[in-house]
Amino acid sequence: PCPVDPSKIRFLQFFVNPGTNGGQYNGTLTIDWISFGAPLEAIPPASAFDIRYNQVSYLKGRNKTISIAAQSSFSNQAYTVLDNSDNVVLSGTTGSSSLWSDSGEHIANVDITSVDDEGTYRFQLDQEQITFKVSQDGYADLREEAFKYYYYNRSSTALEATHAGVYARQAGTPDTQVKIHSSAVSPGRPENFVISSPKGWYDAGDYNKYVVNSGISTYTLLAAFEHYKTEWENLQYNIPEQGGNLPDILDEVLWNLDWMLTMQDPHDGGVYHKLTAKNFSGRIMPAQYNLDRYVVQKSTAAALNFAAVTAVASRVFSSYESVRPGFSAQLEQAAKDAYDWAQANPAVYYRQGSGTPVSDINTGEYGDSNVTDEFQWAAVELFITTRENTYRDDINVSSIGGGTPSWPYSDPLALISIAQYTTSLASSINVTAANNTLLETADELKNRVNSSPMKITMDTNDYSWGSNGAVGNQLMLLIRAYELSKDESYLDAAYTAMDYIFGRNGTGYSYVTGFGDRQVFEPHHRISDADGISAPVPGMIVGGPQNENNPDTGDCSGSGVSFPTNFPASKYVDHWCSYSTNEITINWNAPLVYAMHALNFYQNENVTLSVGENEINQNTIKVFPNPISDVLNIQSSLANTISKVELYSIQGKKILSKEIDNTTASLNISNITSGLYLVKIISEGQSHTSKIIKQ
Ligand code: 9MR
Repeated sequence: PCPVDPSKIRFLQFFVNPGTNGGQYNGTLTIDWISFGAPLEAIPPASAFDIRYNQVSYLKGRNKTISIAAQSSFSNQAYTVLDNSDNVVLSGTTGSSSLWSDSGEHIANVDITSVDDEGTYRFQLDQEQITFKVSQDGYADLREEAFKYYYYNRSSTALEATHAGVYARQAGTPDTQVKIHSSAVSPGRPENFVISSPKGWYDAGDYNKYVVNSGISTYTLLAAFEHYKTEWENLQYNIPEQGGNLPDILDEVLWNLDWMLTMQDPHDGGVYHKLTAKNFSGRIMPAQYNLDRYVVQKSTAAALNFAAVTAVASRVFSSYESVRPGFSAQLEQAAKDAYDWAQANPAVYYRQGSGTPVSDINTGEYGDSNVTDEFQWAAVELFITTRENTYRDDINVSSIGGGTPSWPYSDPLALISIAQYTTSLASSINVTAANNTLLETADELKNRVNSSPMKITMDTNDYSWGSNGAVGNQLMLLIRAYELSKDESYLDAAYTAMDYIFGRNGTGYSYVTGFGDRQVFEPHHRISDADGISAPVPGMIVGGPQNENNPDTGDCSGSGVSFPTNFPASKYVDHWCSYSTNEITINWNAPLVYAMHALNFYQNENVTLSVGENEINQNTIKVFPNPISDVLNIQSSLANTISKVELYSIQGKKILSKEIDNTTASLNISNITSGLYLVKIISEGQSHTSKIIKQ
């Protein structure tokens, strides 16, 4: 009988007396019911229904769906939506459920689109109740953390508390002494010759660095920038390079690009498949890591991924010549050399195991023995960047397929780049055919969202290793189809389908660490496991359910943990042991970063500032200095709490938005071009607007 406000509870932790076996409790703990507040008279029977909903936020002005799941079919279940003051704002009954064969559940969807005022609401059905949010932008923190995932996973550097907060940590894996593995010798680089290959991001929950997976991941972040420059140019995130001469996303990408460049053998342009120890390390922090590191065998897939990414980076960094003189040209040359190597070595497939040149290496393989798609992708990126005919002649548009991109399948990445450069490529290659292929995939995805029982992009065959990464990539395709066609139905589908990541899915988990009412908590991520902090590093999307290795991946065998079901959409367990469903990687976070920033861009596109009467220059809020060149300070003279600060262009277009919870706030606007701007401050439910001059 301890009265607690349940809405304030974020996590519950249960401590179990240590077992006899080394202090580890090995059994399963089943909790039937927990109540807070007044003691319950009786434990209510379990409801037959589970409410699956977007646990982060529904967005104002967009379609909103709540899905009801049950083990048996049902119809006409009454539901009610109440606002914060207990007024009923919507009520009705569900239609008949449909069987969703991917989870074995019966699903009925409730359209709550009409609940569109910003606020918090309760949805009730049977004895179940959930709380959901409607907001113009409930994703600001999530976008920052999803992006900062890359910073949190940087190799070869310490993370300082000013940027990493409680996740500050010492440096590890400097990678300045990396050995040439016997599989990778070349003239001038004999076995055990030492090279320096620092920086880069850890691939995943492990501490190795893999070129193939860096390919799609780095490309996706560069594409996010290429496609939404204004979004990124005006954005600042708390990373060490914040406010420098480059948009933050390019600073972050640079961390990995600098590493990737060291993976090219200067002797012949070939690219080592990966930088790795012979085996995975234990569950330790980077600073404790002491395994010998090697670069191993060159591969065609690594060379082509490298060529594609450095070609894209070359054109992106050409706008920042003064920041890194000569860098764009260096990247272009690196891309050309890697491509030449791949053409001369078109079928060097990386494979581990006995009998291979890398039989002593047991870390992530990223083996790919079909590189037709990587050849097309690299040729497309090199042609876009250089416009040299030799690359155009290698492009065969009719061979570039649609579908969802993934680390071994890069055709759709080529389509995405062609779509972006449609106008300037039109006289050289068949852009119409390429764009039609992309639109066909997007049509299929849109149909799934509109017609599948769960209203999502995922189909039975999509539940392979890293299925949540597939969702992000599918969102990216829908968004690109919208840009190509300006057909809003693609964007509508994307906003609906994004719910999947945040809880409207086969398990009811919100799959991004740190976000959602039922968030994942035990990712297979060595840093989160070993850092002594119970909450995992935030902003990481876990792999998600998969049935690639049916009937049982067995990665948790021996730990007493099993998958709750064998259905593809719910075969997932939030446990460290399940690397096949609960790991995190750079290639799954990248489309999340892409999609959430793109959707935010469209969400704000039509938002303009309206200034109420007497709103300007109210003297309850001080905004200084003015004129200003870098950090703007905001202070409430009445010590009221400031909840949000927004910056608008004088035309009323939103440029920056920052959530605050303090009586003072600061906004770094050093990257913003000079001119007149409006700052809107939300404090105690009221808004105040000031004009400022940016010098
Ligand atoms: O994402 C990869 C998945 O497609 C493969 O099926 C799986 C097994 O080879 O490997 C996954 O990648 C892992 C990599 O090999 C090592 N670092 C962690 C990656 C994510 O689990």
